[in-house]
Amino acid sequence: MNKVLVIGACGQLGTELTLKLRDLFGVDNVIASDLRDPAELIADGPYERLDVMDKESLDLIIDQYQITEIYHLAAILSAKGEQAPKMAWDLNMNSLLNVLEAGRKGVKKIYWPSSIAVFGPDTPSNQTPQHTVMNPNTVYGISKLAGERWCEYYHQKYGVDVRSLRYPGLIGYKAQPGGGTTDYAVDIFWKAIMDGSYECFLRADAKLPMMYMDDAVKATVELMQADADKVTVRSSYNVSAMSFSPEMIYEAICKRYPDFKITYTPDFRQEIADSWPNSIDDSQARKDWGWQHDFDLDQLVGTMLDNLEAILV
Ligand code: NAD
Ligand code: AKB
Repeated sequence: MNKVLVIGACGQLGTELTLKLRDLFGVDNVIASDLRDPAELIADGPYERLDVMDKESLDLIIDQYQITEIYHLAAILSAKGEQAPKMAWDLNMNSLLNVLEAGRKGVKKIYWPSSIAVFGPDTPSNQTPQHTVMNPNTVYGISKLAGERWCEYYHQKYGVDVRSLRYPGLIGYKAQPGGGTTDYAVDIFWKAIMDGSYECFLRADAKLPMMYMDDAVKATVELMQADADKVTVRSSYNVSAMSFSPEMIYEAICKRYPDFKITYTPDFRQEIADSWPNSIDDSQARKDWGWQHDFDLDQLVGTMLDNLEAILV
């Protein structure tokens, strides 16, 4: 029986992944953990307050629950990372090393997410390949690229079964995003319903790879359940679903909210967006373990509006 520990479980991804893992493995077999109080949606199952930087406490929880699988999601994202570079590096790197060490000592499987932020201004920006020039220029991207190298190292040197995806911007309605450059694509829905107008911090034409949360959770579970011999990439897999700009998502929302207004006031996050790809080639993931996305832009917009209207209106 799997005993799963989710670290960073109260975040945007962690909330939804914890719910899915509890469906799969049973509520009592998925221990959620985070620095903060449990998020309401995951409060009905086992929960530990954990600072993943505290290796002793992490090891105690692993022993106490006989953990076999860890999903390590805690991180400082791109925009917040530029405001506190040293802190972002410390958290993003040292927490991963604590978790990889737990893998070396016996935790059977580890999941750790990377990001399209591993790419930089020298990377080919259309259909960015799995293996290409990287050179990220944000501290978040640098930490994710270094993390990918550590994952591959621990797999090759110590046989740790660590798996990873390079997520694009993730969009969901169950939790608020936490300091990323792609967060506008979540905020815009709340503003369309609540205020009727939105001031966007990226340019109208800033096209970025994006994914609906259900697809991100599906990709994560499928990668973790794939036979080990199918997982040929031990740094991190490109995964992709759609690409759009602020103008494109605005127009899709206007189909239901024709009076919705948008203005553009690009800030420091535009420079980050400029350094990331427009679109991603994820053929390796599709070939190795059968990745297929379900949601395109119109389905994403319809689902986000339906669910947020049910909560907010
Ligand atoms: P988030 O900021 O919403 O959640 C991160 C969680 O980690 C928060 O609940 C926070 O309280 C917790 N945390 C922070 N420091 C901690 C610590 N020291 N110990 C324990 N918990 C701590 O982030 P997210 O959007 O859910 O992202 C999860 C992971 O997915 C991150 O590694 C991120 O880099 C990656 N990712 C996310 C996106 C996206 O669009 N959301 C895209 C690419 C990659
Ligand atoms: C961010 O914008 O920082 C994240 C990411 C793409 O990693 N959403």
